Amino acid sequence: MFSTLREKLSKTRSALKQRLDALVQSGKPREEILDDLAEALILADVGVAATEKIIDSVRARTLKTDSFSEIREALKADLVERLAKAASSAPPAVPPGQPEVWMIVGVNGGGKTTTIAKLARRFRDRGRKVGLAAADTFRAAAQEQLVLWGRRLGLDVVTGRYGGDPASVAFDAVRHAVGKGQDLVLVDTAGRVHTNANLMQELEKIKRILGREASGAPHEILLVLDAAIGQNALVQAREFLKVSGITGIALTKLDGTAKGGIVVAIADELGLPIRFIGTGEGEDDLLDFSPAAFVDALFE
Ligand SMILES: Nc1nc2c(ncn2[C@@H]2O[C@H](COP(=O)(O)OP(=O)(O)O)[C@@H](O)[C@H]2O)c(=O)[nH]1
Ligand SMILES: [Mg+2]
Repeated sequence: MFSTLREKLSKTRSALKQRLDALVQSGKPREEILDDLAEALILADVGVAATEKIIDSVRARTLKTDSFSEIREALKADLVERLAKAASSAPPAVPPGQPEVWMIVGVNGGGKTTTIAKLARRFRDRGRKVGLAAADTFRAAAQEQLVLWGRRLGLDVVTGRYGGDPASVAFDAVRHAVGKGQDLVLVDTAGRVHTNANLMQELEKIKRILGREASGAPHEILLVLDAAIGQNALVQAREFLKVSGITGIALTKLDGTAKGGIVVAIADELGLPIRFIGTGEGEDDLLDFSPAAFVDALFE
């Protein structure tokens, strides 16, 4: 798994590595090393605010040395601690006899439907009885996409009329789950313009309906963010945080981007656990987020 993550993060890693390798033999004094590190972090989309905090912390940890390798180790330690603050927390307990319900939200194209397929596959393989709700009724193709995944994974998909009320699809899906003894329902949602107030109202309505049908539902509201858009992911996240009760982040498309530092910016700014990372388009390209594994994969 470690080598997979390493491979998947290769773009971000090699961009960082180039800059760090240049520093190894440079014999530069500490302040210059710190300046160069700050630049490397910003180029990897860690963002200015988080980079400043990180560099201050590394400076404080390495007051007495100009050794690049000591500074580099201090940087790694800081990053692991910073990411660990945002690492996965335990999901809430679900009362017995009713389905656990997850709602997946985020901008169109970010990877919601694909992430649902990956989660469904993972939990199905662990013996859970998973149902899918195609509550993105806004785009015709969006429901079809989930139906195709359901067919491939052998899972029921509850759909609705194109342009219909997404909350009623969510309602039907929970009823269906109870009838079929499903213990996990993953609800896909629309994500058209993230500045659209209607979308946020629609998501609140889905939440309300889910809560009425299953106690404590939605038990997880996962915000899907696309790492490949770098700092814009933070802008999107701030919009979606207007929806109350988001419990965690799934960060997709970490493969093929040199902007992997966005993980650090998100962890630092949003104060939400990064629960999963997406590393490809396939149904098994989903990893639990581990701060130490992530930092190792970037720096080793
Ligand atoms: N490379 C890569 N592509 C992804 C990942 N997750 C999703 N995608 C692709 O991103 C595109 C949009 O994904 P989709 O799930 O339809 O996004 P949605 O509009 O939020 O439901 C699709 O082409 C997916 O295959 C990922 O982790 N890595
Ligand atoms: Mg979709």
